[in-house]
Amino acid sequence: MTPEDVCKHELRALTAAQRDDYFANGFVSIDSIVGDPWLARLQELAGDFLDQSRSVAKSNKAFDLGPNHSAEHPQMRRLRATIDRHPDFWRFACESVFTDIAADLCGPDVKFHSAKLNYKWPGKDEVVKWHQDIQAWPHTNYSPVTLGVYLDDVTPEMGPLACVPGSHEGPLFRHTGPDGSWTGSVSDADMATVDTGSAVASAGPAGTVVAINCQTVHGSHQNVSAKPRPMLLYVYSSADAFPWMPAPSPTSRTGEIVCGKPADMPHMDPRPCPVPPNWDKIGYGSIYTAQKGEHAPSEM
Ligand SMILES: O=C(O)CCC(=O)C(=O)O
Repeated sequence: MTPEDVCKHELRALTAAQRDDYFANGFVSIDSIVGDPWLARLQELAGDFLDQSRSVAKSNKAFDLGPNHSAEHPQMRRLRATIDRHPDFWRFACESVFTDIAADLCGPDVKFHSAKLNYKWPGKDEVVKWHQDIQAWPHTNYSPVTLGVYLDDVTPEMGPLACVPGSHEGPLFRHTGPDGSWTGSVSDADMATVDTGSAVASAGPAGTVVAINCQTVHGSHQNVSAKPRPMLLYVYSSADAFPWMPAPSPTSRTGEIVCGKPADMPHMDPRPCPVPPNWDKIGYGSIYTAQKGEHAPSEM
């Protein structure tokens, strides 16, 4: 579905100005839009899984663990496929304000793609380099949107999500190195052509949602505060967007319609997207492993 068609539909959660901002800039941040009781439940779940990670020594299908992880000081970088870890994570995907925001940005017929919980820990190891999302999971059009909700208050020191305004209308860069292997980030040479000086870092109170279009250049700096930054991220698309390569982090619900009805015809956007590796063949760890050149865990 095109932005013009999406904007013909009535809004459920956002204001018209917020939706216009999203389509003009490629992202929008809405303070405190996820309130209790969902926020409290998500905080509780995040805490439970962080606790469970204490008994896990190596990254696996569920947990991506940082280099300094230990039972005493758990450093879960990511809980993968959250919706397969607890039913309430799935209920949040299809019965919450997240679903309504997705419909405001993708149109009334919404497809679920993937879900993860990221923790950005204090220290210099946790930079997420500039990247665009769609190159990892190309679709027949560019409606996919990532919705991230901060589970705690996020200050500028904590490495909030930062997006380059208007970059969703620029080139789709390759995310591969000189040998063709996947790097999960835009090269320095390509980034020299992007106005990172205009990037907007979206800090905000707990419950703030940052919506990022799949073409927008984004990343996050290190967390120089003393506290971790937990953020739950879900990807949705218009129902008429179909992935044309295997998903890097599939879930048991990937491709399910969470709102409205399935499409009987794809919307094919003619703008080409570079082809990613076949994740079914080579496996996918996470953006952290890709950007650091680490291998995907063997159990995946
Ligand atoms: O957690 C972050 O700061 C960035 C996350 C992100 O962009 C991603 O996982 O694709």
